Amino acid sequence: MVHFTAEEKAAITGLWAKVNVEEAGGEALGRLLIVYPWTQRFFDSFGNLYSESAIMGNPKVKAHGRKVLNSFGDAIKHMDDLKGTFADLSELHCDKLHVDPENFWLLGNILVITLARYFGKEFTPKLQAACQKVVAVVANALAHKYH
Ligand code: HEG
Repeated sequence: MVHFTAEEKAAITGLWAKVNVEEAGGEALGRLLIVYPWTQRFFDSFGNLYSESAIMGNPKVKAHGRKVLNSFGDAIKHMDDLKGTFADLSELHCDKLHVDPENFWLLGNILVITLARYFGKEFTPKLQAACQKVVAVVANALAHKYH
């Protein structure tokens, strides 16, 4: 079980309070679809993903990015029981959506890059370390129900 120190929890909660989930979520998901184009195949109901600007401006990408980031927000509230918090979502991604768990790691890293862009110098190595830990634990929890 991954442990978060009080200092890490405070750093993450403080950072998260300043995140614009719609903006950062849309950017992170958009970048995932551009940087790793094979991830587009899960989103064929999202319409126009034909170019970088189409992806970044696609309202469904923004809406879904916000949904995913709100889920990260839940994770931050329940850092001590992520497997329980994500049990249903893990089943959904495995049984219904058939998303390869490798993609959770890719998205997590892209989210960290997105946060680094938004926060600039404020995003210290220590803060990055805490964020990398969160995205790793989330990816792990989402992969937990795979069989
Ligand atoms: Mg997933 C739906 C969270 C990665 C593909 N994802 C969802 C939903 C949530 C969520 C909360 C809505 C569930 C519902 O409607 O009940 N996703 C989530 C998280 C992460 C993640 C926290 C973190 C890494 N998802 C992810 C990745 C892919 C993916 C990497 C594909 C590359 N998610 C996916 C698809 C749907 C969801 C295709 C259904 C979208 C729809 O049709 O509305």
